[in-house]
Amino acid sequence: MNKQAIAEALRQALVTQTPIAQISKSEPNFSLSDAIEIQEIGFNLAQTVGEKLAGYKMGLTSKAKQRDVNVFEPIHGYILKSFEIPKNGIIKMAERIHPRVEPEVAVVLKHELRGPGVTMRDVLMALDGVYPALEIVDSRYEGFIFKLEDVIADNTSAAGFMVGRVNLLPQLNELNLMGISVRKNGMIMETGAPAAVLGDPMLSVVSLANTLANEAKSILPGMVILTGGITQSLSFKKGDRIDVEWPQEVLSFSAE
Ligand code: OOG
Ligand code: MG
Repeated sequence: MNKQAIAEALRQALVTQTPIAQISKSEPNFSLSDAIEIQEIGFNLAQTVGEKLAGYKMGLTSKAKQRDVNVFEPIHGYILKSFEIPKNGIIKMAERIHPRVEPEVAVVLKHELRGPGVTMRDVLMALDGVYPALEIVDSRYEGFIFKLEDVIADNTSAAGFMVGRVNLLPQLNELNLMGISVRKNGMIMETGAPAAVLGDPMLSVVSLANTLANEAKSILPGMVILTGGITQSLSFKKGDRIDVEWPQEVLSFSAE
């Protein structure tokens, strides 16, 4: 298989908002290591056109998300600086394919975490901030349908993110059972709590640090880490307003 060409097609799909067919449909021997390589080539392509790394994301870390897309293993990908939702809170649908929003916990570290062997204690000691966040996923595949290898190659559908201002670190003991809801045009569509993410979203950071070690990478201080969707994701269209409500803060955007 031509991994370079596939990475270019996925990048093109993102830039032109035109979805492509699943790779696994035409490449029967498409393996996990091919998928990881394609994700890596895609990131390098993004960097050549000036994109900058903001951090990493974990995905498919909750049952709700796994059932949502019918893929049952956690995955990770790159978050680019250009994915950050502008301060005016407006998402332009003309720049998207078929976006969905999901509530997440974001983490920022003060010390580098380099696996293997990173433990929960290491993560807790490295924490600088824990924030309410949301992610926009926008699969580059037709119909938002993919297999594990497809979604890894597609940088885990990463397309946007917003991180709140309120640092929840002083309330870390209560984080797991904080009630959050996602509203579309005022109506509650999803509710959940961070415990849905591997029982504790900090375990998602443990897993990320140890997985990155396989690629000789680490989590650096200041990077944004998205720990994975708490609820299933919610699609939206032009004219919709989304509010992700935490007890401490509401994160909102409008789609135009
Ligand atoms: C795959 C990415 C999953 C999460 O938080 O679970 C993800 C997708 O749903 O398109 O970002
Ligand atoms: Mg996500």
